[in-house]
Amino acid sequence: MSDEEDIILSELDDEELVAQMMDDLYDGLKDEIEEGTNILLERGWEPYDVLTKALVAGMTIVGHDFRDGILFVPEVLLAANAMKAGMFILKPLLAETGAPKVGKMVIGTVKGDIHDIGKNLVGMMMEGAGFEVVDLGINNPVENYIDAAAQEEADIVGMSALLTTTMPYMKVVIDEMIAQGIRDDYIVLVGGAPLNEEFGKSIGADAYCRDAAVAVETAKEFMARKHNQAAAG
Ligand code: B1M
Repeated sequence: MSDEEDIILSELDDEELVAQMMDDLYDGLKDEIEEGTNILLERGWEPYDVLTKALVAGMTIVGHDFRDGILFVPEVLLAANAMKAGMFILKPLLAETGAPKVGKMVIGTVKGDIHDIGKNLVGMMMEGAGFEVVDLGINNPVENYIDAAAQEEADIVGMSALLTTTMPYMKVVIDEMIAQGIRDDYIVLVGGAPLNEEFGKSIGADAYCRDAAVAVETAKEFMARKHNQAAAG
């Protein structure tokens, strides 16, 4: 029997448990991540803290080793799968605020890009903050954003990209919105690890959002402005 099999998660203190969950995420152990998530919640942890301090922090380590060639796609997929299992438990809790709907967002990962964890997290946090969220999934061509935004009468178009090779596609979407004369009908928010503020400005987005919490704050700010303008006009 290996040492790992001897570990009983519920017997660890919070700090040890979080460290163990990071190891388990690294090893793609879905059941253990589910168990650890539930234990932290039972101990009174806020869902957002479980998400950021255990799951997102664990995925950051995975990302470093993926970058450095220590982990490869199959292992990272397992880690992603384990992370999603934890997020699945947290989703209803993060969305449970009962706040009145403050706006509607369509969000998707851009064409050529299949990373969806960050985008899903943004969607969850936005729902938790009272936004209605329409998730377009991954690998979205420009027409998906434009059609969905019109059909859903969205306030916000959100785009996610995790690759330096796919982030320029965000400009393709915004340029097409400009060409169709609909750019100013929507608040355009962009995010993803390789982006920054300067990039957001350079492509004509309304704002770059560093993480899901910033996305929520930014969306709220822009919605408040939109309502004020409507009231004034
Ligand atoms: Co990929 N991958 N990956 N990958 N992957 C990265 C992004 C990479 C940085 C890893 C590395 O080298 N360190 C690197 C990109 C390098 C670059 O372009 N500069 C990379 C690469 C190279 C690749 C492949 C090309 C590998 C290959 O095949 N050789 C390939 C590409 C496939 C494709 O898309 N066409 C690939 C594949 C994969 C997997 C399929 C194995 C898997 C994805 C599984 C999935 O998503 N379902 C995967 C993963 C998991 C990662 C890392 C390890 C983790 C990404 C993640 O989920 N982070 C990643 C390394 C890293 O980013 N550290 C990496 C956790 C998530 C919560 O954070 O997504 O940043 P993040 O989202 C944050 C913010 O960015 C922001 O809020 C989120 C929450 O706080 N945000 C938004 C994100 N979207 C937003 C949208 C908004 C607002 C905020 O709209 C308003």
